[in-house]
Amino acid sequence: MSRKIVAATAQLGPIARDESRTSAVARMIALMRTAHDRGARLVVFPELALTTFFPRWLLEGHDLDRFYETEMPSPETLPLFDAAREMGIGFYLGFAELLLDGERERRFNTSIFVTPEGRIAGKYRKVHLPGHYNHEDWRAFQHLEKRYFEHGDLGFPVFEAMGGTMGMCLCNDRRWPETFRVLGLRGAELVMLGYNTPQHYPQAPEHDHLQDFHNHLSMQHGAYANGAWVIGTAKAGLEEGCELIGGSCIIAPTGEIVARTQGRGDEVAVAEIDLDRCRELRENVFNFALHREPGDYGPICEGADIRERTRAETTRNSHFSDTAAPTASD
Ligand code: CDT
Repeated sequence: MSRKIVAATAQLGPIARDESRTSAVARMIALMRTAHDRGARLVVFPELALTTFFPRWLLEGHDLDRFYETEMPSPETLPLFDAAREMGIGFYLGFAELLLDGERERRFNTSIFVTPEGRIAGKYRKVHLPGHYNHEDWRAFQHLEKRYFEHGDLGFPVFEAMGGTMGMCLCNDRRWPETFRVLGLRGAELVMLGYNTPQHYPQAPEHDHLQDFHNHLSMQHGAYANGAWVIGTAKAGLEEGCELIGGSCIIAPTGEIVARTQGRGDEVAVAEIDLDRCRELRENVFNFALHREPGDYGPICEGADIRERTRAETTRNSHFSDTAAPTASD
């Protein structure tokens, strides 16, 4: 049986701070129709695709809460699910998730995969949260993901959908080879991810001109070293004064970009992905069973204690409070 899927990256241009979800969803449905007209059965949308990238501001109360989803689908997002089912399209969607766990509020930077039949087949909560906890005056814009989201509690799961083994991650995760390797070890044949990446990197502005390069470098390496297809989708363009890179693309297991967007607005790029091509790598240079040497990789899994301690301290000191937090950024 053929395991070829025509797939699309569905890049969004900027979403304004006061733009409604209804408007964002309408834009996404239009992109989905374009993809469908080009034969696509699978569409990947960006990280936090329903709203502006709100971690760029210090917010509280309703001003913050309004950017989170408390149900999925909701009345505002249901039209996207309905349109996808009607077109027979499976899709990846990133959004901010707010849930009640007993009395406790929990907030995650989340993605889901919805099958062409409308079933949520996979869920992921972002593990690598970049940025900082407290407002930092010196920055041109904030990046408060560490304040607004908990560390994802699902690890890097894979799931079966559309005849293949799928994995997901979100934005900063793509820079970490461990993300792709864990998904690769679990057999992922397609890794889908969305991103919001500013052109300007405040800690090292001398790297600003390298943002597009580092974006593709990370994803192409993740694809190649794990023999997996990768689809990466940007929210791009000048969003509320912050320029976000584009470069949404579909990458073959060889590491080659086979389709990409040209601009920084709403745009679709389409390619046929043959999941059987993963074997070209996985049965040869990256045959894990034959060639990996995990006995020599010890340090990769050391340091969890330090990480837990740091996280506990920073959470206690600063989460949704004005008290001092560590000054370390990123
Ligand atoms: N959304 C997200 O994770 N963005 C980061 C920005 C750089 S770190 C402040 C990224 O890795 O692209």
